[in-house]
Amino acid sequence: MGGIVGLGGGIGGSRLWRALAAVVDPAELTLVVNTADDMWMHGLRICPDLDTTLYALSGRQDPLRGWGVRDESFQAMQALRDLGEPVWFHLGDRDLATHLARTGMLAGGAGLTEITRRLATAMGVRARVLPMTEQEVATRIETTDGAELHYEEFLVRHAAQPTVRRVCYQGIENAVPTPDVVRSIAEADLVVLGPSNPLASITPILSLPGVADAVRATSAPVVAVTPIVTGVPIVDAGEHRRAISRAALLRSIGKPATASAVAELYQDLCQTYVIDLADADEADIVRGCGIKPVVVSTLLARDPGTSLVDMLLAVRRARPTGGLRTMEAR
Ligand code: FO1
Repeated sequence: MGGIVGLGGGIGGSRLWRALAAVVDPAELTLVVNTADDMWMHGLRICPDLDTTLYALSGRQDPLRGWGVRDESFQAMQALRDLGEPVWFHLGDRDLATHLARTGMLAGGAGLTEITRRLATAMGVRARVLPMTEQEVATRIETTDGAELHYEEFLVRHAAQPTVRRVCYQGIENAVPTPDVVRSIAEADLVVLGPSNPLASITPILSLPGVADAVRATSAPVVAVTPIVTGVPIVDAGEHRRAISRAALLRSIGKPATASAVAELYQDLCQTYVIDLADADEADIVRGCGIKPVVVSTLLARDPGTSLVDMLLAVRRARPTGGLRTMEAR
């Protein structure tokens, strides 16, 4: 089977998958997407990271926000406010069609993998977009003032401001990865841990039984791309909020918000770790984790990512065909 398998969340990961899909045949791409941001809202099943990935790969993604659909309107949200409904998570009118379609298919008995396949087909997405599990999992944030928030409520309603005591993954103990997820990792010829929130997007996927083992056991090279670039000031308000969230969650496990701190989290999973040119000084720390650092431009919001994509494809090509995996890079 082969192919490139990406593990990731929403906005950061989706920009890399879109850049990859512009170079390789999208049919060679399988994306394992975090579903721990998912939630029920206004009676609809909302899957932010799946939708962000589908919108990015189908050219529907709003380029500035990074989430939701371009050329969007929010009439329904205003009408809901007029009805006295609490509205803090802005579902655009076109975005709502996705949630309505998914909720209807769920009510009809379809599973999330099949529903996502139908949505991808309808949007002309040829890459495989896989929810990490069929079971409901929710990243919950316990704050130091005793609140317990859904991740989206923490990030969006509270702008990632509360101090985080603990991150937990509600339902993860009863969740299993879908067979497609485990099989795609085992049969891949390149696995990429995307530039997504390590604790809110990557950890939920790796916490499903058997996924981390599959990543360690695959004969494919495993490359992780830093989700953090310290050396470049963030100008976009949404990106700034997501950076605050990444830092708050890392702080809750005693880690600084640096590229190399995330490399330490992934050190028994990947052989190569990509950091941005602006953080080249952290290469030695990454090497100290037993991981090979690669320094390229990783800021996909402002450049097409050709050097990053070229580097990933070079790792894929260099893969020893069959045979034992080269261990010296560890
Ligand atoms: N992010 C926001 O900052 N504000 C929003 O109102 C918002 C709405 C929204 C609706 C649908 C969707 O798929 C994503 C949405 N996001 C919004 C982004 C969301 O918080 C992120 O995509 C991730 O879930 C965080 O990684």
